Amino acid sequence: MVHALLTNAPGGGIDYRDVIIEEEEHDLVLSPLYTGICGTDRGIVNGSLNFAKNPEKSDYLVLGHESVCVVRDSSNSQFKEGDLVVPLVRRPGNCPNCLIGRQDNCSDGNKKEAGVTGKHGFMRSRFNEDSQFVVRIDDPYMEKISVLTEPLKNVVKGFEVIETISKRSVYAGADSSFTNKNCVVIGTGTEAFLYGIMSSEYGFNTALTNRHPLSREKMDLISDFSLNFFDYSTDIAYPFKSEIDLVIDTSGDPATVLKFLRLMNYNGIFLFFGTNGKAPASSINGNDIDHIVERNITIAGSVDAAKVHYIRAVKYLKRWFKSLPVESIITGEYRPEYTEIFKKKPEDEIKSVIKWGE
Ligand code: DN4
Ligand code: BGC
Ligand code: ZN
Repeated sequence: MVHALLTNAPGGGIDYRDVIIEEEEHDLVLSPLYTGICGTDRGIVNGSLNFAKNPEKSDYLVLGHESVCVVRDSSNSQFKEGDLVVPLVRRPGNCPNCLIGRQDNCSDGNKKEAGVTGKHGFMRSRFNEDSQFVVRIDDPYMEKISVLTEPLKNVVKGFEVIETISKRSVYAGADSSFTNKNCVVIGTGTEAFLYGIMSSEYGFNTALTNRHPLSREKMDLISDFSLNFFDYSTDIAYPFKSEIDLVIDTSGDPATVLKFLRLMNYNGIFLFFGTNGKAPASSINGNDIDHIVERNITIAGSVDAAKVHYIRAVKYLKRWFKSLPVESIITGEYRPEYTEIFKKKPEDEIKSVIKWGE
């Protein structure tokens, strides 16, 4: 018997209760210490993600794809009780990408995603896990912050996609760096902050944007990370004097995406990342297409990431933990009983986490 946070996908709902789950045997037994809540979890709970799916023959889905866990038991000599690990979200199907460990690029949709599609997630007091699908956290001081490994791994892959696309032409400035290049990240949630920090690490002038002003606390954090912010409802493309070279969208809102697509520079890169099936439609016109074609603008989507990106995410977190206030990205800590947190985003949330155990 385990305590678990359950939904019924794709309809949604949320319940915290005891269940008996029949599991495959694996070499690790894990318990979560912290699990993160993101836009995907809220989308599943409110029934707006129609790709969410219960495991076969189950009438519920255990939520949770962002976690840091402790090893409770191990039959693998490389792991021992008390070790900290972060389990991977996606599990491979049989397509050529899945067969080389790149289920993030699954080419037939037959991968599974813990807590999202066809596989129970990590929001339960105990579960069996296969050690090939975990990455190790070797610094006990990183315990809580490691819950950001999963959202950060998406950003590490996103930038790899951007780097690949940038090879189409000379993308860096004449001094070989990105210091005169402008990046706008649409949104001010967890992924937007992590994308912003990474963009600044790459050397871009970086601004986050939203359709409303932000609280003093969020503005202070933005400046602690050496980022900028503008409210595009009143101040389009401020603080940049020139056009935008890189846009990363975490909103999934078509009208906002189009607004920024129209401000893109020659050889610009537009990364679609946010998803919102309920967002209203917006239409693209002939001039927009001319702009994209005549300027060689690349529009790309990026989802999930591979184990290699999780490993790099742990390294970034370790470094940032020493130099930046990354722990301030975790803005709230809740108990698993408090299921309201899945229904309503707290004002000023960046990342809400659930603390498991005593
Ligand atoms: P989040 O914390 O809910 O962030 C979404 C952000 O977008 C919030 O800051 C929103 O602001 C903002 N936003 C919404 N509408 C607009 C708009 N029209 N203009 C400007 N900003 C807007 O979620 P998250 O950071 O966890 O994830 C971001 C998105 O990426 C979600 O759609 C996730 O489903 C998706 N996601 C994709 C992947 C992947 O592709 C992985 C993880 C997440 P406000 O409304 O709160 O003010 O692998
Ligand atoms: C996760 C990804 C997953 C995606 C599904 C995200 O929240 O970070 O790993 O593939 O949801 O849309
Ligand atoms: Zn997530």
